[in-house]
Amino acid sequence: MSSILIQGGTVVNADRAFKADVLTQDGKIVAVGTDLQAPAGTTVVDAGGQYVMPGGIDPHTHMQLPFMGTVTMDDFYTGTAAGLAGGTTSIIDFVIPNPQQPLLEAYQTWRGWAEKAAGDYSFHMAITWWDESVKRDMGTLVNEEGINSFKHFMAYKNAIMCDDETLVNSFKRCLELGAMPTVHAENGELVYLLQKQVAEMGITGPEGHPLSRPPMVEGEAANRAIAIADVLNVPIYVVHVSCIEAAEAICRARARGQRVYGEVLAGHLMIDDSIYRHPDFATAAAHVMSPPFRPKGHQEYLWRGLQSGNLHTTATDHCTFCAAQKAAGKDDFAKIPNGCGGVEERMAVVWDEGVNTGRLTPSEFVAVTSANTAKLFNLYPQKGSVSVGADADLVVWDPAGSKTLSAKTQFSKGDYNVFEGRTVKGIPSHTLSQGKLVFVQGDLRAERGAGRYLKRPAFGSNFAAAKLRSEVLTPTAVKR
Ligand code: DUC
Ligand code: ZN
Ligand code: ZN
Ligand code: ZN
Repeated sequence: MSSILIQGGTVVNADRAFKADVLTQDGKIVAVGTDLQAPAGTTVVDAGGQYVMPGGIDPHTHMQLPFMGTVTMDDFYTGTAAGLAGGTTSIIDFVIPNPQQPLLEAYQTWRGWAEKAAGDYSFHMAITWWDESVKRDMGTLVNEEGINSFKHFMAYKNAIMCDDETLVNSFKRCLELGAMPTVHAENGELVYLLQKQVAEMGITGPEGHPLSRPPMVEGEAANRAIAIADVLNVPIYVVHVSCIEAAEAICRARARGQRVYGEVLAGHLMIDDSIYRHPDFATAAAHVMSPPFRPKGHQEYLWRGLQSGNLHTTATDHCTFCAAQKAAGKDDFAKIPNGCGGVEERMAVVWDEGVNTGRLTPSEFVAVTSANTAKLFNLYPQKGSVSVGADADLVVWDPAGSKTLSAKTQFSKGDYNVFEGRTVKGIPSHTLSQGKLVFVQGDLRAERGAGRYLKRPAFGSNFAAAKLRSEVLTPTAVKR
């Protein structure tokens, strides 16, 4: 029996913060209250002056992903270990079948890769093609394998892109199953055309990347996916909302009463597109991800979305490629493998730029880094809450601690850090995963294979309850 008492801290949940001790036993929280007594053999952690929060959940990572002709640097072990060092105790990664590959076959492959994970993990399933077998396998995945969310790439033409026919078929199937459809919103046809046009202008460097994927390309796709979901009366979750155009689409739909949810990446909150014009290819290429970083102004709009509750979760899209891999696009920006890291830094940068600036309260921080993801993807209250019966995945957060982020000191296997040189105030002092201390004052004790696969059941009758299309509520419809 292993037991830990976290003493004298302020417990922060998404709904409230209060002074309390937290006692864990055998991987679960067994008591939250004042002056708790430690059973014999209990390890005591002094949390005086610190916050005790649910471990972060990153709803969007790509560990060990085969993508654009290569495989990401971080696998499920190094990537989840890096997460633990940053206070993130669970990830939701993606199974991405090749077009025509049976979904269940891809699922088994990813389950095998993920066995070495150091922290708990779950999967979204990407729908990259469509036929009756896909429809059938979605049912098996939801009902037997605990996958209750499906991802649709609206970009990456001639690869994993979904056309409207597939979106409609799959969203409809999601509704039947009580599963959440999610979208990578970028119009892949426009990206395909713009990449050619930018190349024809003689632009081959990383500065061409954002030119080929402007905000309206994302705005169009977000609006289209939201409209399809509205007509089918299914909720929808938009991943990595990076720009005003896509965030506005979500705000508008929510104002009409539609159940639309938005995710923001830590990188998109902090970094702007000037980095693509950096004279050093390696630096600019290290930031090539999709959607790209946006012009100044978009970042603040995304913060407003998190503050107002129109955007719900923060993620990273952690997808690391090293300089040698990025060099595949030395003469053609369209061949630079898309992806950046962040799983290790997300909590600290969102705290530093969110809470320290007064944009977010500590409880709102917990909501957007953990609880909202747990609720939207059916992990709550096992995850996302400091409460009796919940998993003992906890972070003891030192608001006075500080650290300068750097590739030189990161645990991630990537050779670059998009937050390089940024000094953050507010860092984890201790991380607990399944009631074990896995990170203590800079010392990472991640254990290969200790992570568990998290099954996430379907949503049942609470999902899309109202048969009321938001269109019915628009002023023109009311007047008619
Ligand atoms: N975008 C990235 O930058 N990397 C992986 C996949 C994606 O959509
Ligand atoms: Zn994406
Ligand atoms: Zn992604
Ligand atoms: Zn390498």
